[in-house]
Amino acid sequence: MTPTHCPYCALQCGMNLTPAAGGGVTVSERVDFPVNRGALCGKGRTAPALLSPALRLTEPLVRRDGVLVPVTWEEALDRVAEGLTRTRTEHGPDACGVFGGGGLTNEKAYALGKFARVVLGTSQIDYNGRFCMSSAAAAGNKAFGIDRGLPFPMEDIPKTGCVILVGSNLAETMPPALRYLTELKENGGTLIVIDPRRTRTAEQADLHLAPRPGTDLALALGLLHLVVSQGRTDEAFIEERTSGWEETRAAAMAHWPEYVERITGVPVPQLREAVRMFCAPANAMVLTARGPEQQSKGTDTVGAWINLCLATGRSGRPYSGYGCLTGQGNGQGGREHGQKADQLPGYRKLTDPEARRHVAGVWGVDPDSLPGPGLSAYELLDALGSDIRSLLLMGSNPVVSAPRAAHIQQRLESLDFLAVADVVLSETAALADVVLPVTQWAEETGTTTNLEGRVLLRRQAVSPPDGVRSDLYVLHQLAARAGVEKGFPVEPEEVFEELRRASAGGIADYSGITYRRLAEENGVFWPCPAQDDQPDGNRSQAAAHPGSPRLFLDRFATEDGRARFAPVTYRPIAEEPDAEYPVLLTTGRVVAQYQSGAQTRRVDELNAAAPGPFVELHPRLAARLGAGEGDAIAVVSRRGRAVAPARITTAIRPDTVFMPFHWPGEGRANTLTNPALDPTSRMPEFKACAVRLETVLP
Ligand SMILES: Nc1nc2c(c(=O)[nH]1)N[C@H]1C(S)=C(S)[C@@H](COP(=O)(O)OP(=O)(O)OC[C@H]3O[C@@H](n4cnc5c(=O)[nH]c(N)nc54)[C@H](O)[C@@H]3O)O[C@H]1N2
Ligand SMILES: Nc1nc2c(c(=O)[nH]1)N[C@H]1C(S)=C(S)[C@@H](COP(=O)(O)OP(=O)(O)OC[C@H]3O[C@@H](n4cnc5c(=O)[nH]c(N)nc54)[C@H](O)[C@@H]3O)O[C@H]1N2
Ligand code: SF4
Ligand SMILES: [Mo]
Repeated sequence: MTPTHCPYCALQCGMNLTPAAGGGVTVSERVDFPVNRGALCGKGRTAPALLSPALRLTEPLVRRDGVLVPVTWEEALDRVAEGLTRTRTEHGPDACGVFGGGGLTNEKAYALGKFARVVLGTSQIDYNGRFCMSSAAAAGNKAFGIDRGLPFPMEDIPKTGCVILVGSNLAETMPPALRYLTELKENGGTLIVIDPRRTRTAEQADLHLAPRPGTDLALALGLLHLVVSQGRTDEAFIEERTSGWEETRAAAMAHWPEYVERITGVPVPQLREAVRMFCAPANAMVLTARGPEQQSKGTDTVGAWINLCLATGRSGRPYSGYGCLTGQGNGQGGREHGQKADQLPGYRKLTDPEARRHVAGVWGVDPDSLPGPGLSAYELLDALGSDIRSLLLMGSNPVVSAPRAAHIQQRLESLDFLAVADVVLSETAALADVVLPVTQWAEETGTTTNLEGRVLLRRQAVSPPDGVRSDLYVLHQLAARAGVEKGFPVEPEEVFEELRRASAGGIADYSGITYRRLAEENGVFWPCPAQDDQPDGNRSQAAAHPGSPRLFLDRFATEDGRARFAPVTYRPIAEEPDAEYPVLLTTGRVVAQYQSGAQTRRVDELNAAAPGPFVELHPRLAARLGAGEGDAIAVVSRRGRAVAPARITTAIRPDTVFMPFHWPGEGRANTLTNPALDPTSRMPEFKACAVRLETVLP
């Protein structure tokens, strides 16, 4: 039996795997891991299904006369090396693009970033995390000088007095975590949920506010206005621990409750009740997820929620603070070690000369040879076929998950060369010139960093099928074909040892963490610098750094140790409804499918629970349209048209429809979404765009 972690979301639930008789593994409860204490959702429980050779790729494929045919690994890798080299020779290194994913282990993310910069010499690398928590990351960096999703362990949540959960449908997106909210209420704490839909999570709330999508910034400013006018600020905390209050206070005072009600649709008495609940107990938390973050003003919006915590002194002390619920399995670690356009390992900045010197030293290259920052994810995908001629993609399925997906699909089709490494033949892999079948989760060892900033060891439990190789092997082989024989080891632990050195002294310092420590402890929270006298970070030796479960208790990670207020003001979404497109579309998830669905749409049990796309709408909107339950509805935006059956419910605002984004084809939600980007984080506006609805004749 091997203790390990789930392949899917950022909760990284612990589970035990036992090799099964006919191949694959069986999953059993692992109660010693504190985050989920044995509980798993249906996705985690059924994850072994995908180990079956029947459901996944088992041999490399190369496109010949338009069709993908099986070839040897040698031939497939030669083709990838040729494709990338040709582009580099004909168009220069920046014409080669690399796209990664927040599901990749730390080792893979690190190796991919190094491969782009050292082997390809390209600046054009980014990843799907840009579509995920990048707005919260940007706001966290601005306010606190560090971006770690949660600055405290999940176990602190039930110990606070009030939680405002903004745009998170935890009950469906991290089901075992619902327990923390239940315990909060059992302990006498209160829960406020902010979501345009009365979700399964909102049903748990003491107070549910249902704002118009895209208006969270006004809502947060309105609450701050009330905090100030009711004299509920914590002046001592503001004075001792923060900077920039006066400007922020002035900005908030311009957002009157009645003005905020008009923008958000949330009645003033509910705003007052929220402030009362948040300020009554001594401690409180604000947790955000994709609802307020996936907006073209996501960074300012998260900044406004952080302002509320700072102004009331609910930050930088135990059982209080702001946190972001990161999404993907390694959403946290995947954004720390260099697959992001502007970043070097250890959360270092690519534009910082000292950071370049340090990392170039570890890599054994000249700092001047490292390229500068490249394009963000959507901009990179949008440049395919023009400035970027070849793409190596690992760990994402943008044909389904990118905004304005029909356009992005065309961009992918217009490339000179596309190589995709994946476990399954995703919709994006199906467009590739070369498909490389890689190992997954239970078939390989690696580390992930969960939503708490806890670094975990995900252990191998079974051997992969013949014909499948690891992502690290792919990068090793491609580097060798480009004449780089060293520096791309295939063994994950060797990569991790180098990552430790590369991250040493950086913001996300992993240098005191070893595989041995991770095996002995239930994960280690970063930052965890190596102690000088204990460079191997061996926990059994007394001087080892214990890791950092709780941040900011003494000081924030800014230069002066103070948290910075964000002087933000409200602005509308990029595409407001009008006469032609009068309805708002928002998008998100259902419990039984994961992301683009590339993995979970192959699992029978999950398909039975969530067989296909749908359009959730209010009975009043349905009546106006003349649509009944299950009728096909066309949702039309300026980007395109999608069709899916109606699901009629009073749980959604009458001015808004909701579609999950897990499916390709006719019901693909991202055919409709607006790629308007946040100016700081470059996050697309997945959570709000204007559409019109039409009935479809059967
Ligand atoms: N089952 C399942 N679980 C998952 C995933 C999955 O695909 N499937 N993906 C994982 C990943 S990568 C992520 S990022 C997380 C995401 O986890 P969540 O953020 O919980 O997921 P979403 O459904 O995208 O969005 C949450 C809620 O935001 C609401 N919302 C929409 N617009 C707005 C708005 O303008 N303001 C506010 N306040 N709320 C709004 C939606 O109605 C929705 O209920 O889930 C992780 N877990
Ligand atoms: N409309 C709308 N669109 C959204 C969102 C939304 O809320 N609304 N949410 C956005 C968010 S938060 C996210 S995170 C993105 C996610 O969207 P995607 O980036 O498409 O995420 P996945 O579907 O998880 O794709 C991961 C792919 O990598 C493969 N894979 C898994 N593990 C490995 C591995 O170890 N190596 C390799 N090489 N491949 C692997 C999987 O089989 C799958 O094909 O979608 C974004 N798109
Ligand atoms: S909640 Fe997330 S980590 Fe836990 S079993 Fe489900 S998908 Fe896996
Ligand atoms: Mo995500």
